[in-house]
Amino acid sequence: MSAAKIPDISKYLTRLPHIWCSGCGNGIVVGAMLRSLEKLNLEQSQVAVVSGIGCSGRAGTYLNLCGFQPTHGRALAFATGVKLGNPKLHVIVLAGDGDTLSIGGNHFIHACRRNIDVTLVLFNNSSYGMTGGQHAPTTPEGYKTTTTPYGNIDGNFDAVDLAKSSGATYIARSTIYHASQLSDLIAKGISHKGFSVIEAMTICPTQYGRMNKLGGAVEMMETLRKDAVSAKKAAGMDTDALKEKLLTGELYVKEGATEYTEAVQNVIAKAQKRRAQ
Ligand SMILES: Cc1ncc(C[n+]2csc(CCOP(=O)(O)OP(=O)(O)O)c2C)c(N)n1
Repeated sequence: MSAAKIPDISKYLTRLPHIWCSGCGNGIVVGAMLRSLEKLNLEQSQVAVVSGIGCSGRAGTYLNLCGFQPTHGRALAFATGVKLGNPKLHVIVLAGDGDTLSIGGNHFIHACRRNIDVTLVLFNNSSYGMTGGQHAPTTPEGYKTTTTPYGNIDGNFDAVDLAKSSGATYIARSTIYHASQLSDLIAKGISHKGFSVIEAMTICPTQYGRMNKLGGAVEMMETLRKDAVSAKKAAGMDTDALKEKLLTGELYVKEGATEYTEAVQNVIAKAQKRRAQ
């Protein structure tokens, strides 16, 4: 039996080497995203990438794709403008949990609410990596970061729940251990008409892992493997067994909801008709 062909993503990569620390999971997320483009047979000219500010936000700067890196927290607002300006483009946002859920939290809930046809790949490393490992809205209670040396006292957001309650219509989660699944989910998110959120659980062994004694990259990936349970498998498990688990796979899909770019086009058509009268 011949091995499955691994898509060649070299044409997308420019300006290497990157700045990520050894053991960082960001490269795996980027690889998964690029393989999703290959799976969908998308030409480079059909895609625009908007990235956040942070270690994960650097991703866009290494790609041979049209890209923009606006100010911290504004990636989704900027992506909304790009999509409205050229609705034919597949607009992909690559941004961290801090960028998306902290300073950009407002833009996140409104992008979900509008159901604009943009795909967000949310890099969740449970912290602010680039600025020194501070706590983020995703840092679990009790965990240590440089700003919570005695343990985090804030509750953490579940990005999936937040996306669902705010109106996103495709929501999925995977991890850097499950790179192939992650790539498939990103491809499905891109194909979905409406706002898609793919939460990519990644690792920061340099800051977050060290402060919480979670081991090196291999141990942290092993923890992701152990913690993950597919949504299908979870359906047959009781609540107690799922307590410390991380649900993965497609977690919410709603088809047929009004998509924002189309809604704007309809308003433009109505206004033009009125003017012509
Ligand atoms: C307006 C503004 N505030 C703060 C910063 C400093 N800053 C840069 S990156 C960052 C946090 C990044 O965290 P996250 O989005 O989770 O990305 P990561 O580095 O973990 O991938 C912060 C606070 C900034 N660049 N601009």
